[in-house]
Amino acid sequence: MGEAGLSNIPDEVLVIADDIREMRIRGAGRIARAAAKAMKIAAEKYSGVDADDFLSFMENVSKLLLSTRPTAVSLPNAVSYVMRRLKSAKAISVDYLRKVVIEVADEFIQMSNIAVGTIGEIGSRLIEDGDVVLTHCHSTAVVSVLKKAKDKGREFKVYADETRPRFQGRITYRDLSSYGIDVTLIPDSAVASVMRKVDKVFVGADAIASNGAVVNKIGTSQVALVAYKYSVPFYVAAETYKFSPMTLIGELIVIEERSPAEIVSREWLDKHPNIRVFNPVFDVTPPEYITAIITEIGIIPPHTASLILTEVFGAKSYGVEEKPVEESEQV
Ligand code: RI2
Repeated sequence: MGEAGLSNIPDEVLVIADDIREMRIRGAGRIARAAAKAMKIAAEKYSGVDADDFLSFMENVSKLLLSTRPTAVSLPNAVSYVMRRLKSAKAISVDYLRKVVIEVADEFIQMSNIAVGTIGEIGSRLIEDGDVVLTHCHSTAVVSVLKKAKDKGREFKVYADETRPRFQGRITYRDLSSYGIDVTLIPDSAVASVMRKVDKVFVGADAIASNGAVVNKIGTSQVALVAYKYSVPFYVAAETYKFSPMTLIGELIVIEERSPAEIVSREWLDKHPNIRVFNPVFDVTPPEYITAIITEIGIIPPHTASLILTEVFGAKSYGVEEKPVEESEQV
């Protein structure tokens, strides 16, 4: 977005957008909640009086938030959750529209937090005494499952892989160990060697396509392949707003690529200016390798993802303009 579009966006909103872009706010669910919060702040701080201007201001805020990271579909789903309700509200006054944004953003945040708690409750039922669990990256939804299982008195152990290059496995380690859960950090390269001791794998999701394929942190599909080879159940914990409605109409999920400096240091890059580094942030795990997806509305087999999409988002809510074919093409 050009400077003009940013000029009247409040600093707090710019800071949230930057925090998402730079991954100081990370995790698909947290990104979505942060975006909703940013929209609420933007509405609160808006000082104009024209309802149409307010609408274009909120469109600019949406564009800014959507430009931060491309993959986690929770982000556009959160933004359109608010924008759709704003656009369908009667433009009585800026005060009224502001109230709509604030209420709907709060509603999304609350719904999202409740969903994570419900997934914890449902997913914890899959964990049995004596289980050894493996997880990849840091997922709030997976942590919710594991903490709930601990609350219920289940005795289990966790392997958390490091998740290069940004080492989110360390966040998982800290989260779980401070909760009294028996957790061991392993390098990503040890996944195959520990898999024979593992009973269940749990990972989160950034996006789920209508065919049930799961987009999650880079390395997830390798973990899934190894789990499949050893017949270890592979569970995905994901709120329904991580399902991608646009995939139902053929849109592909964009896989974010980040700076080479996340893989090797800037100094090293300066010393080796011709080095080529590829740093994809996410990968795609096909539905064949996924035992089930744990959502807040139940545990579903991956191939039923399209049903979740029509159930949750409605059949006509994908933003595709309805247009009849030209007369000569009609049959
Ligand atoms: P929750 C994260 O992405 C990871 O890929 C994680 O598995 C996923 O979001 C879901 O996280 P990133 O922001 O919503 O670290 O379950 O790139 O926390």
